[in-house]
Amino acid sequence: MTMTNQFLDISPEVQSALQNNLPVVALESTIISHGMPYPRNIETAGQVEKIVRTTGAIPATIAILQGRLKVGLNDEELAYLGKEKTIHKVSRRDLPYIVTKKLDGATTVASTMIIAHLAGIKVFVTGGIGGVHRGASETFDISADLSELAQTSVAVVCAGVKSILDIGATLEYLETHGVPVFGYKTAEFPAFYTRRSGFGVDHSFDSTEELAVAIKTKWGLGLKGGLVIGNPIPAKHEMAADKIDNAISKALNEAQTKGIKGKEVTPFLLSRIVELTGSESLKTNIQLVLNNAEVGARLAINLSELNQ
Ligand code: PSU
Ligand code: MN
Repeated sequence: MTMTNQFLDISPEVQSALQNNLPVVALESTIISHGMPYPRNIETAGQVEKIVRTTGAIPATIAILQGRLKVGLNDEELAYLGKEKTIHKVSRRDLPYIVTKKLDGATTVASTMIIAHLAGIKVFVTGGIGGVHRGASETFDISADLSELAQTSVAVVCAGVKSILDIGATLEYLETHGVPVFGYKTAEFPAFYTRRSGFGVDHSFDSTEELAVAIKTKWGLGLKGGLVIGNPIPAKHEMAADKIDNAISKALNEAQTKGIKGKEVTPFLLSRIVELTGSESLKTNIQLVLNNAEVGARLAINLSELNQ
């Protein structure tokens, strides 16, 4: 089923997939414009789409171009988002301004969920979600991704959250707001660059078929809102915990010294970590996104089969 909205442009391929109940996977664009350096960002965006396709689903990368909410981008549009320096980072609160002014924007997890939901897409694949920042009791820095998960009905496949964030507080927030946090083949919520965070998930699933049933059940119960599916990075690609922790504490210190605030915090930390680890973290980041793409595509397939 597809929905229409006066601000929404769904590509013909995605539109026809949705009309025919074929599996579609939403993908975000902040990871392209603000989460990874050029040109690996564009390369990765292309690879992710390819994996979704070879697994049997249709990729729908989401962004805002000249104020239009775009669902399903072509290669030129992906390259533009990766290269152009003036792309705005757009979360929930930025949408009205960017659309009104007909600007170009890369969508975060929050705004990608909003647009995916408008289009009728149920599964969304990303790298890591935003969360409660360390020191949030002082700064109040809590990503709008979390309140979006509380209210918008999209299942988000990710490799957990980075320890730039307070992982425990992030999970507490999700619990308070009734967001299920499921592990795919893990009893521990993953920490992005590493498989383990020391924090458990609500429930672990060993198959995407079972996961799909649980997701459908949540919405069948009339419970609105999203779900987080934590899919750990494959062991052979995970980073050494001490190495990444070192880079993260350095980056956090720098952010504080420089007085980085608001929406700049996350992009600043991400790019400093890549610089500080000599791009080992970037390689890891790419591998986990590719891994999520495969799992998310299978999940979308299973969900569409349940809805036959
Ligand atoms: N975490 C990552 N990579 C990313 C992001 C987060 O590992 O690219 C991006 C996502 O788009 C996420 C956004 O939705 O950062 C969160 O930003 P903020 O913390 O300002 O809400
Ligand atoms: Mn923030």
